[in-house]
Amino acid sequence: MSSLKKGVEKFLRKVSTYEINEKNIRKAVREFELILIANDVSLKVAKQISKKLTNKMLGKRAKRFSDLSKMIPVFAKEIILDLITPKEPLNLVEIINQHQKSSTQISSKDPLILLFLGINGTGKTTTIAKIAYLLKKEGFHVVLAASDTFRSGAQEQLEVHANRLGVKLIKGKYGSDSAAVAYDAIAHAKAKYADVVMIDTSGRMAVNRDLMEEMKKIHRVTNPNYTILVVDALAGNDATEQAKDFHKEIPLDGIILAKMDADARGGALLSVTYATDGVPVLFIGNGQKYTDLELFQAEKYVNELIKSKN
Ligand SMILES: Nc1nc2c(ncn2[C@@H]2O[C@H](COP(=O)(O)OP(=O)(O)O)[C@@H](O)[C@H]2O)c(=O)[nH]1
Ligand SMILES: [Mg+2]
Repeated sequence: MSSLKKGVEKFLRKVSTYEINEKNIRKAVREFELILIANDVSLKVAKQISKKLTNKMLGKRAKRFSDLSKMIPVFAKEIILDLITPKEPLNLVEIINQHQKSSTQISSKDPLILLFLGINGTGKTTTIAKIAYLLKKEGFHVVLAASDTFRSGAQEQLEVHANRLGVKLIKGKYGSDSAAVAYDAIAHAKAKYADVVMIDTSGRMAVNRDLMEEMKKIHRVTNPNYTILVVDALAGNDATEQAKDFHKEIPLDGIILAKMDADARGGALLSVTYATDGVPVLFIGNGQKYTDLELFQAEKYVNELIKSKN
């Protein structure tokens, strides 16, 4: 369980002993805000949540509650759900399903191109392997592009996955043009009527000019249907900054939050959507196995985060 969830649970137990009055409401909201901040929710987002929560708790609808521990979950859920519900939801599996259906009608249908971005070590390659596993199971013909020609071992890492999963991989030489590798993979996929091409890219230790220029070039050359950023949930506020920085340079269609299992505090998810003005979180990575990929559902996430008492 994330420490955010634990914090919320403990907090709700505590406030059940508070009498309902304005002083206690303000005190409870302040405590709630601190729990959010301590668990990687950015200051801006935490402040916004607490402001809205105060207004609701001092408002008319609050009168029907007898207990703060019943009132807070109802209002907090509404506010957080509103915050993390994407502007336009995106279900990748459904999209590819539709794409395949239309593919059978038009034999020359182009493959769906998915471009994965992110700084070094966030979990791009692992996530691509997980999605390839998922899509292969659904019956899709998947091609992978090893466009990380930068980090040593990156080609082999993806190759191990491709062999294990039984999907085609187009490789490049280290130091060669990453966009050219992606281009070759797309050409191959078109020739073989593949359904999906997933392009793995290299990262850097941080977001920097070199990385952005290389990614912009890949983006331009491949013209992907969906550009997906992989961020590391353990990176906390940095994950939020990365999402913001990438989105500014290359418009993102989706975000995947990897390593939610690995002791992540859990709050980055709230800030990432806010920082990108509603880019949807598609999946959550919660382990190193192929099956450790969960379709993100905002409502389910909020209900698990804030358990209401009846
Ligand atoms: N616990 C955990 N580890 C992950 C997850 N996703 C990736 N990793 C690990 O994070 C490390 C870096 O992943 P990798 O895919 O190589 O990152 P890349 O540099 O972005 O391609 C590897 O050791 C992965 O096994 C996840 O969801 N949970
Ligand atoms: Mg990689």
